[in-house]
Amino acid sequence: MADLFGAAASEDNYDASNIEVLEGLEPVRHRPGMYVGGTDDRALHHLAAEILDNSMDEAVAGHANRIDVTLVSADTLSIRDNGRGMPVGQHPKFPDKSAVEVIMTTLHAGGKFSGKSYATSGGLHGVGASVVNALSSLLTVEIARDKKLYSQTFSRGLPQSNLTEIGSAPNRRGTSVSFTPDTEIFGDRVHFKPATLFGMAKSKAFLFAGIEIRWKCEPALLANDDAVPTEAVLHYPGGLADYLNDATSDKALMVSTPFAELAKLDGQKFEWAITWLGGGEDGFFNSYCNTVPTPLGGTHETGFRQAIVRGLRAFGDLSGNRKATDITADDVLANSAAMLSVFLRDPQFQGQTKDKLVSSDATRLTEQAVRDRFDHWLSADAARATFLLEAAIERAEDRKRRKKEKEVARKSATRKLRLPGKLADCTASDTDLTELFLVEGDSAGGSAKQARNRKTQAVLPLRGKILNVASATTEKLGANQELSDLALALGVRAGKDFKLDDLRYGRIIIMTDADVDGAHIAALLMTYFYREMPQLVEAGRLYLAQPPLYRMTQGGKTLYALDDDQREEILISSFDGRGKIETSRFKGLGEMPPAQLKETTMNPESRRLLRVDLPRRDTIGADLRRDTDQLVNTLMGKKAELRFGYIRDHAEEVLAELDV
Ligand code: 1YM
Repeated sequence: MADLFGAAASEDNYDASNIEVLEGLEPVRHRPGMYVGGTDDRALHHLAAEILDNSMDEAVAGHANRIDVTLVSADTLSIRDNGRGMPVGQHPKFPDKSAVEVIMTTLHAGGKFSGKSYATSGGLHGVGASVVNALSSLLTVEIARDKKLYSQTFSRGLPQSNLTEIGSAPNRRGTSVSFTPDTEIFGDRVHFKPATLFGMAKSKAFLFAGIEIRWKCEPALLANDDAVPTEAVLHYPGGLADYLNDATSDKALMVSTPFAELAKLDGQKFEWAITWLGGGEDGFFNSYCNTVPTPLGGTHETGFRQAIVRGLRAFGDLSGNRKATDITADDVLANSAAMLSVFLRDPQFQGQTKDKLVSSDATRLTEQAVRDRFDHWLSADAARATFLLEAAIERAEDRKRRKKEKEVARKSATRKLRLPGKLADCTASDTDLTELFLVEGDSAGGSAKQARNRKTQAVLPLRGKILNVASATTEKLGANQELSDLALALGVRAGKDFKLDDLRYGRIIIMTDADVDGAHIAALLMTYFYREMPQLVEAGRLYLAQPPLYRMTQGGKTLYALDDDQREEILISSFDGRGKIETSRFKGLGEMPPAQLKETTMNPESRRLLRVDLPRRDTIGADLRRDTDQLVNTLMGKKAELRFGYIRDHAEEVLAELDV
């Protein structure tokens, strides 16, 4: 059986006392969105992924090689593995509770408090199980361990019995979890989609050649679903290469065999498969860490891209092709179909959603693993390598030509343009790259100017509160210096003369302090854009920056929190019990050192932005947009009594949302 993390896998006897009890499950039922990203179809399948990930962790750690995924009925899923079985011992702090019960009823009861534990797929072993339990009307866990069979049942996170020995299990070990999502949480959206589950099981099997997944589905659920079998054994010794062949079987390819390999480095595993599509088709890049998908990529993807582009450039160098130095990773990878799967000992993901890998060594390790082998692959078939290189050079030349054309067009436009004095403009002109930060006050403006990337990021400081567009007269609007500077900087005119093509920046980012005044200024600016330049908002070009309110450090580790909730969350789940945690509260952006402002709020690699979404008037029907108009009027308009009425009618919801 494969065992990637030898050291961790030897910790066979998980002692019940290592599981620390932190809090009950009420927060999960209270705010499911925070734990599973919503209460929709995606969130429902997220529950399945959490349980499957626990079984995969056990497999990746070398303790299991078989997982059964069975869709028992439309709303009941059962997942079983042949691993060690969850620990069943008594918990010392709760003499009447077993470790299983603590794992299933406690948030963050992963192995991480033990100090000896290892983090695997999503980060912490078993953390998701309690969340799934909290959101299920019925959940049964069965454990075969030490030749005995145990069972315990829960409803909405509450145990319906103690852990009970229900028989013997002389020849097997493992854990089985069967659960039914709660209609109180998900409404009538509790029906699993066989195709989604089957796809999930299949991709796990592709990602980890050491696992066999047996899929079963109640035939009645498959009436219109011929792509999904009622039973299947999923086992792909060929790994990602198998997957890629499968995914590109109906496509024209530029190369006859993919570049697919597996490498071990520093006791960690790197596997990839990449091919190039012909006929102008767009490619894809799917990446994973410890079998968890990373749709936003991250450090492993960066390392892979670097290896490929540097490898191809070096090949060009050797074969005397001077133009090879100009190619970028995008030029080489635009039409590639690629899969990258890394297994890391202690992966670091960004945020709660785990969509992006941020482990810093991953770039270097992945590049190192891929580069040598890519050089070999290229030199093994020089004709093939030249073909790929020439295609990339062609794309680079196209790219440069388009850029030049755009620049010429913009230069002729900017020559006539007068820019406001306070604007610190960026040097690039390509709106695919550029952003304008609207900042509250000169002091924050100063920090932002130092923190920005001069090439792509412009900064316009605004003087405190701008005019409230929703309650001002047209004359007042026209005479307002602040707003006319804003329009000038954007390169557009407000109101009916607005032209989206004139907009000088790709993104407009409102960056105000993380306090009530900041929120007010952001609301005033959004109102301005909504009223005067709705096309800009509809095009998805308006964003809100997310500056942190707190900075927390323990030892060498620094994390930032956007608000009090997130601070709590981080205190509980991201620091260990050792050493003092220092927390500081930022009073405003102006007080934040530029390096921190850059890291937390401005650098596209590490920041988070919220996009302001506004469906186009012609796509949603007049009624819905009238509702939006009315709401903006109520909240921002002249009539205070409308606002008062709104607060009176909606205070309950808001308080519930704020957890007061
Ligand atoms: C169908 C879902 O949860 N399998 C599973 C979970 C655990 C273990 C084995 C396990 C882990 C460890 C030691 C360890 C969990 N353990 C924990 C906790 N399948 C499924 N299989 N012994 C058994 O991590 O050291 C949580 S889940 F908390 F003990 F770490």
